[in-house]
Amino acid sequence: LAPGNSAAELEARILSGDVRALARAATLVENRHPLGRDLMRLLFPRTGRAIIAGITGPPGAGKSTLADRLTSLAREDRQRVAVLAVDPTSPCSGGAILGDRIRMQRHHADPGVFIRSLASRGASGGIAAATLELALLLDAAGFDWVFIETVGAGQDEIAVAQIVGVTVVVLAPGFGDDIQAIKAGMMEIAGVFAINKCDTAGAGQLEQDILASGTPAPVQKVSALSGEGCPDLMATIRRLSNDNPAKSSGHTLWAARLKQILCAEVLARISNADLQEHAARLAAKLEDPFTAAVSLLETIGNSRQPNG
Ligand SMILES: Nc1nc2c(ncn2[C@@H]2O[C@H](COP(=O)(O)OP(=O)(O)OP(=O)(O)O)[C@@H](O)[C@H]2O)c(=O)[nH]1
Ligand SMILES: [Mg+2]
Repeated sequence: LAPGNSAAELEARILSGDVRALARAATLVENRHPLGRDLMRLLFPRTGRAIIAGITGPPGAGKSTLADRLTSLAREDRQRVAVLAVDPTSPCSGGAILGDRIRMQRHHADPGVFIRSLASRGASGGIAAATLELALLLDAAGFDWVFIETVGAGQDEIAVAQIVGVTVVVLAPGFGDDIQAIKAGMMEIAGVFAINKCDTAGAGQLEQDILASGTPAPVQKVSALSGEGCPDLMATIRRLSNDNPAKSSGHTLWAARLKQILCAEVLARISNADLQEHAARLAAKLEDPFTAAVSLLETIGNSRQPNG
């Protein structure tokens, strides 16, 4: 380890606003490097301040465009913003990453904006755990907003949604029958529905459809492209986040989120290989699930590195 690169040194540099130290720390955390883990131990007491919002929805709905728009709005108030894009390679938009990159260039030289793409690891709980640890790093580093862009409503998205303060479900007109399936998966996790592309035909009908579903979540029409409705959406995210009891009394929601983080961390430490091996032994009746659970937990105790 190079001198001056201890966890304490990194912490000091991050807290002084050193962007390069933050980028390095993010890589350590993302790669689950022991130094990243040590750093997070130091920084953890500073977490709990940022508005951490999930931005999810079907491929092409406009999640990245919206995240970019919300970033610009927050920067107008000199607030610091991080955008984490989980697995941005969706089957429907091959050029999305390039598009995202071009969009992000406008914030490239801005030290108040931190942008990172994360690739899914395929380990159970892995991506959720790594993403959330990164979100907590940015929270501790003093970022006011952390947006986490995820596609769809798979297990990773639900795991992320359980931990973030608010989930924005982005929908857009023109997805045909798919919308039914998408809606079904996203009803439970939606803190607010953003009906995007309201500058195009069909947004009003989509809004009616969502309202007719009886969701308790607010439904707001926006155009990420023109910015219409986006300040209102921002205010809603803030309001929903401030409804968070962690900010006032009880700390119940924050406590629940920390519990989810703990569960994700435990899962991330179980290797898929170990899991498969036990599953095979169960199928062959060489083992019972209760003994297998205990021996899986013992493998956690024996390994220092998650996913190892
Ligand atoms: N007309 C219109 N087009 C939009 C709006 N928002 C986004 N788009 C366009 O929709 C396309 C997809 O936008 P993205 O922001 O990449 O969508 P995404 O949901 O991030 O897509 P994936 O990351 O691939 O899932 C792009 O061509 C955008 O320019 C909007 O408000 N109005
Ligand atoms: Mg995107």
